[in-house]
Amino acid sequence: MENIVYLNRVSDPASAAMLEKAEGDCVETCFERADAQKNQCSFGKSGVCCRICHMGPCRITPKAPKGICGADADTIAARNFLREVVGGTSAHSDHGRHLVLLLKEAATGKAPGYRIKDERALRYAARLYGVEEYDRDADDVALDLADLFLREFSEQEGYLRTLELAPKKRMGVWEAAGVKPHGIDRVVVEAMHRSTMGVDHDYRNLLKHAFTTSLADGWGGARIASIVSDILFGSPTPVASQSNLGVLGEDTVNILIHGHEPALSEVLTVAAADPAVKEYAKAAGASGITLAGICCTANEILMRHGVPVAGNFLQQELAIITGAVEMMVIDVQCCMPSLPDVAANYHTEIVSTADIAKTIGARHVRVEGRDPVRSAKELVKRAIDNYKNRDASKVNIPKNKEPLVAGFSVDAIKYMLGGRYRGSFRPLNDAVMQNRILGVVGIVGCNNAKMKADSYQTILTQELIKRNVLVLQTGCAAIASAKAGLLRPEVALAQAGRGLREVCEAVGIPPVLHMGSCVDNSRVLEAATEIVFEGGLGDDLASVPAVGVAPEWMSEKAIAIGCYFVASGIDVILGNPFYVSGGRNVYDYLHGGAAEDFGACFHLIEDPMEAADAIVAMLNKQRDVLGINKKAERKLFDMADRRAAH
Ligand code: SF4
Ligand code: MSK
Repeated sequence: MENIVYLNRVSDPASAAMLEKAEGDCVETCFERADAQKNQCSFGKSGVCCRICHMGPCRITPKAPKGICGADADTIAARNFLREVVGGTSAHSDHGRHLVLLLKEAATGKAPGYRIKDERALRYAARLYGVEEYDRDADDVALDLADLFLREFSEQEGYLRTLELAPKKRMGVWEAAGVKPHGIDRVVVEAMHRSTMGVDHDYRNLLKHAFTTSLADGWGGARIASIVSDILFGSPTPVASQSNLGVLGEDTVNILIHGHEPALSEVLTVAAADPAVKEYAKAAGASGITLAGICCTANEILMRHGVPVAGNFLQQELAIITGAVEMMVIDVQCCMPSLPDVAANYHTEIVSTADIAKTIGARHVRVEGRDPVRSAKELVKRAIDNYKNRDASKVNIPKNKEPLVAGFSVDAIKYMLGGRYRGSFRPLNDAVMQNRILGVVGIVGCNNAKMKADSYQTILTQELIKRNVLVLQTGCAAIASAKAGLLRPEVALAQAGRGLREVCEAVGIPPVLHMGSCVDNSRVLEAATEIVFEGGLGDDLASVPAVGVAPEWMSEKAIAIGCYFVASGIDVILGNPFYVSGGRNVYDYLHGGAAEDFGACFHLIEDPMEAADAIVAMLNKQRDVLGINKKAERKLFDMADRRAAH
């Protein structure tokens, strides 16, 4: 029977079934808590509550249009917005910093268990940054690169080197707008200083720094995180797997990895595949071990190892409610503090692993030191020991699971389009120029308990491929598509418009490309940059027919991502609003004025079909400017085209 009531809150039947089970088991979830929070504070939602100093909190109303210090609605909204961008930038960048430190340790032999897995990616990155690599030992190159990356955090006077990976014209835009970031740490500290009581009061100056800070994320910390992940763990290549709660095994030990940083999930993947550990599971009466992911850790190990995805953000509690999870291992970001409370109703053990991210009720274990694989094996064995505590009467694993193909790093796309020896975006650019593909859209971000989970992103994805738009996805949006079957190439191809389908079939890529975790949104910028460098679609990111969408976003990280897309010249559609509406000038700048500085701005569109129409109009406008909006040639790809494409 369909769980009609629950299907108002979530899109997939597996989640609906678990919501029903939660009710039966008397387990509270984020959906109930969202109801309990229903009348959320209107001052908070419009961004005009200030508690930056202890004369406040001050709230702006028609009768009290200024805070005690005299700050008006625009100052307060802009300060709050800047601090949200700081939160998002810090999350991605600290993630990146941990990986750089790990790269340095791996290069100097101080991190046994980790090594440089992708020397090609290392040498490519070294050349990008001007680090001598020819005829040098990989560890020496890695050490120099790691030191260079650490300077990206600490640089006080110069600007970020990573900015230089952008097209020249875009760098000129940043120069003119005065938003080129110094080192990441400096930019973040300065943002906190400027937004404290009695410092920066001009909303325009504050917003300018919000964009500067976001660039330190997308063209700094996040980009570095993706580069170093590829070096340490391998550049993703297309891989088949499965998604949704049905990936959990009825008679296997189920271990979920949840969070963001790939260092931990990599060693757990190795530990769970160890023959002795597998034997240990059999001796405990299980048929094996199922390792699966939640949120962006899921995306990291899916992209590199094909490890199945149990679910996205709003499914983290629902996965435990199956009653079949022996252990959930969490690291950083997007892990709800409610997890131990939910787990207390079952036998699931929650294990936190990052010293910067502890949760009351979780067991804290550090998987590092001299032998991380050994401690990961101990953790897996602990989960196996917990298998006997599974209560069969509480188990209900939904059957739903969808096959998928993921793993589309920029390198992989290039290879698929042009082959390893002359990998190139040429066939894609040509298809856009010939109007077989209208343009490219990045659909990114989370899901949000205030919206019907995954609905907006799924409707929009289907609508866009139908209208010949190539869709790039990351994060929980990509998992939503996986659950909806849209990462099955044959399913997506059947729904794609004719032009898009012909191109995808000819070059062998699906119409919806899963590019990684939320930190990997920098890969979307990298792809757009490759399109510019390939030629024929203008000389700046702003001229490429491309749009970004954050349909169901909830995290500060999404705000930082949105800002670095806009600062990069790519319009961004938001499916739910920023908390800035109380500062009219702030709202107007973000949703209009920014276009004068960057050639792009935000657009709030809360309906997916309206968003699809708006996106098509935006892409057509960009196509008009490029002079490529001729009618599509109705020529089918023949064998000569296929050969030319490869
Ligand atoms: Fe109120 Fe100004 Fe203090 Fe904010 S900084 S709490 S507006 S007095
Ligand atoms: S996990 S930031 S809910 S995408 Fe990256 Fe998903 Fe958003 Fe977290």
